[in-house]
Amino acid sequence: MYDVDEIRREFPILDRRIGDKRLVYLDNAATSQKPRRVLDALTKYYERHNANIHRGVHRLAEEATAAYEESRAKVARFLGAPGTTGLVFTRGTTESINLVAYAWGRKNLREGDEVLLTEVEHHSNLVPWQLAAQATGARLRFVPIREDGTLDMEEAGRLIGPKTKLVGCIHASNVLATINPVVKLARMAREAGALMLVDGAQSAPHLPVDVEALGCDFFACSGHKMLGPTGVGVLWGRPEILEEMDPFLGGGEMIREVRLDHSTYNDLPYKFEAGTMNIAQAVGLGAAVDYLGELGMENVREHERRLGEYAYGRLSELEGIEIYGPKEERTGLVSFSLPDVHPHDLSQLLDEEGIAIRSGHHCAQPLMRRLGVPATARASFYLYNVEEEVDRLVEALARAREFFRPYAI
Ligand code: C6P
Repeated sequence: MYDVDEIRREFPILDRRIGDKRLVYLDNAATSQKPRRVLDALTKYYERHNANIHRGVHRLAEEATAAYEESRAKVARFLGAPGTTGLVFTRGTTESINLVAYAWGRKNLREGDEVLLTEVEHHSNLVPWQLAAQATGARLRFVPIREDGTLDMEEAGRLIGPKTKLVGCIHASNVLATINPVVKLARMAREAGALMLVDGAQSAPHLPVDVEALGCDFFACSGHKMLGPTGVGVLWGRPEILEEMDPFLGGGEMIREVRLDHSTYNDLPYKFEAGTMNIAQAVGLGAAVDYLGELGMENVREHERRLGEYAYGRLSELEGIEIYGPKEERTGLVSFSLPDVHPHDLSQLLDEEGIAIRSGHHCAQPLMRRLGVPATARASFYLYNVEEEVDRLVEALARAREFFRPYAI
């Protein structure tokens, strides 16, 4: 059974007070909080096993290597990857996508080729492709969104063609809460002979993910958004594609043999893990996916779906509020604007009540332009949030609305 009170007890930070108010943490799309078992895994690793991996033959080195590789296997299973060969540890989604844009993009894109993205991409699935396009002469094209924030799939069908070499799309939007039809996009990409990259930063923490079922070629996500530590994330790629790619970073451990004038490279996934990795963080991520697995991602999804629906309904009660994105098929976050209140002022006022939300462009400036706003406020929920926290948010927003009313132009 999904017992949210019991779950909350696992997260020491949820007991924090901000001034005399109990913390209400609603900035989970930026980063999630960490359960005790992840904190314990980090401490245990440093207290008992700390050593560099894949290098030493002493006891600690062997234990650290085993813990790191065990984590890789856990994360691979969590994402439905068929094995660990294609599971590369990175610093997070941003680094994972940069890896693909450099190591695959620079080698395979040519003038006349097209990379198809969407209007809702986070900067980390846009800027790396801009750089790759500048370096290769390839062209970027974009699937537009409809008024409700969903992708215009008819237009996607028109845009995908023989020139398309890669389709890249966020699985779930960090602004609109949309869940994009990535299975369909992956099929369309495959039929056109293109590869499919899924930015899973906002899906892996919240939805059951199976990279095989998605039919994608690359999947990227960040550990810190899914209960894990900062500094670790994942790129899963089809091994046969990763094999053909050039290395991303050069240095220790990614090599097989080094001569003064050239080198040969290590097997997958080590070819893409140059230098000393974030070992403890990867071990912490293993503990995080263990916990998510125990809770069951179907249950996490259902809890957040219900809470998101409740939040959407309660927020809609506020006079003049604009909520972005579709009404149905959402993840558990809500972006909104209140008339006459700048989102930054709003989040500052909420902070005084102990409520943490995010305001800004959410690293999606082209989407903000498409929505016609410079910024939005965003409350993002996770597996430990409860309806009372939504109520506190709504009450605080109503007070903020009254506070700013005299200043309305
Ligand atoms: N979005 C947010 O508050 P990193 O920083 O590499 O862990 O994740 C980047 C990233 C990529 N794709 C999507 C869809 C994302 O939402 C994010 C991170 C945070 O919305 C910080 S801007």
